Formats: sequence, structure tokens, C-alpha cells
Amino acid sequence: MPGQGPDSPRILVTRRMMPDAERRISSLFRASLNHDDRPMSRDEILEKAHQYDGLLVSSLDKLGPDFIAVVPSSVRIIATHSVGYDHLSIEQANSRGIAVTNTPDVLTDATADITLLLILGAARGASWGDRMVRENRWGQSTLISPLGHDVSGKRLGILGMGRIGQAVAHRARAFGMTIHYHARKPVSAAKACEAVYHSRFADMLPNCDFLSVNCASTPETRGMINREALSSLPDGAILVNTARGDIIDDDAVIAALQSGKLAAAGLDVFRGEPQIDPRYRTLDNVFLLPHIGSATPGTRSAMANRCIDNLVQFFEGERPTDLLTRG
Ligand code: 8YV
Repeated sequence: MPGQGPDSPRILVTRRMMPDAERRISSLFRASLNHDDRPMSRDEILEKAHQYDGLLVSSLDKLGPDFIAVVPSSVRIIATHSVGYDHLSIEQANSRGIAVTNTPDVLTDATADITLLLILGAARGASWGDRMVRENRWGQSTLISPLGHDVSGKRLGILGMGRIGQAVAHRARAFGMTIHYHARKPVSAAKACEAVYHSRFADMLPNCDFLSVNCASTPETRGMINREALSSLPDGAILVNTARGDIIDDDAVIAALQSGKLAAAGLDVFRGEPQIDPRYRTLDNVFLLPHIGSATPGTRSAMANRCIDNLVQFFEGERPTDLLTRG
């Protein structure tokens, strides 16, 4: 075990983490914690980094696309407090021999739960219903207005059938949904939860009363939910996204929400978040959340501890469980 002694590895932790994880990392490393949780700029992180052997960052940090290319050479490992690692270049890390780890598995259930919340919330009007009550407009309800959309018995298309996609499929089955999915490869029948595989994304779209984005943000998936994809959905489909904002083209989605091509959308992630396209705020048929897919105490603690496990393994000379770079 790395200890806290003068020779123990120095770790810069960019944001506050759950208290148990902060205590643990402080007992294992010479860790610098961000006690007041003030966001650090990329330049500030780079400037400090030369005093550290490892960085514990998160997808909240605005690191920029060439961060790893320019990070000081003292840094041997970057552990990100997220399953997504689109904010870090694995290519740059490989070429500089810097290890990068993420936090899969431990946020699967929490994120799948939020996906179902978005499906239900967007379909049944959680957002406008909440506003009606708060704004004392409940009395305007009639037998025919307001109305949401059924979820039970509908078809759900899942883009990306990794751990989170599978957990979404499992939950959606309990709501009586029929599941379709598109991924690069089919998953085993046990994992697919009786879902129908479409090797071509375009072939899945006409089967999606609901479309859930559960894939990683990569050069291939960025902008994948564009005008053309939306036009292949059944009229009045519902879109939900708990993956990354840049997988959807906001102009196309907003136009589809305005025209009624999309009946509703549930979004937990946004391009450029937390600065989102302001047009979303003006639409009544969207259910918006502030990127809370993994935001429960148990999940955030498990994520932070997963980062720490990876750091411990690395500095003990073992291969970290969640190593993304070449070993
Ligand atoms: C947050 C996430 O970004 O794990 C991910 O990829 O999107 C979320 O869990 C994370 O908690 C903050 O780093």
C-alpha cells in the first residue's frame, strides 16, 4: 500500500469528493484536496500538476482537447471520476506513456434509473405537471387536457448496448416495453433482455417510439442524432439522453420538438453544459435535468473509491482494473 510518508505518491484531486473517499485518499497518498471546491481552470491545473505524480480529475473539469499532450511529465496517471472519458485523449496518453483510468460498473444502476426517470418524465409531463402545481394552475385541468403519452407497450430503441444500455433494457422490460438496440456488435441473448438487434442505426429508428442515447461520445457517435436520424423516427417519438450532449444535434432536436416530430425529450446531458442551448428552456415538452445520472451518495462514493483503487494498484506496480491506456 502506498503510505502517507514523504515518499508516497502526490495526487492532485481537482474537485471535492464524498467525505469517505477524501479521508481514504488522504490516508493513502499525499493528496491535495480542493476543500472549497472552487473549479480550477485548465491553466491552474496544468500549473500545479508538475508537483504531482497523479491527477484525480472529473468530467466537470474543462481540460481542453490537448490537456494530456501538455500535462507536466511528473504526472504518470490520470484517474477520472467518471465512466465517460471523452474529456481525455487516450491517444495522447498512450503516446506519452501516461496511464488513464475511469469508473465503469459502479454508476450503471444509478444512470439507468435516471434514464427511466427521463423516459417517464418526458412522456408523462413531469416538467409541465410540476410547473402547473407550483404556479397554481392545477385548476385548469380537464378530462382531455393536459395529457401525456403512454410508456407501457411502446417500443424503446437503445443506442449503445453497454452496461448502462443493458440496465436500461432490463428496467424498461418491467414497464412492458419492447426493446430494440443498435451497437457495433450484438450482445449475448442473456444481456440483451430479448431486445432486437439492428446492425444499422438507420434500420432501428422506425421502430423507436422512444429513443434512448446510451453510447459513449466518440468521433463516430458525435452528432449522430441529427435531422436525418430524427426524420426516420415515427411521428411523435420521444428522445432521452443520459450519455453526452454532443451526440445530439441541438438545432435538429429543437426543430423536431417545435414541429411535433418529437413529442417530447428528456435530457440529462447537454453540449457545452452547464451553458445549454437557451431554446431548451423555452420548450414545454422537454424534461431537463442537470447531469445527475450518477448523483447519489452511494454512487459518487463508489466512483471516487474506484478512482482510488486504480491509483493504489498503479502505484503498487499492478495493472489498474480500469486502465484505458496501453498497459
Ligand atoms: C459525471 C458522467 O460526469 O461518469 C460519467 O461519465 O457523466 C457522470 O457520472 C461525473 O460524476 C462527474 O465526473
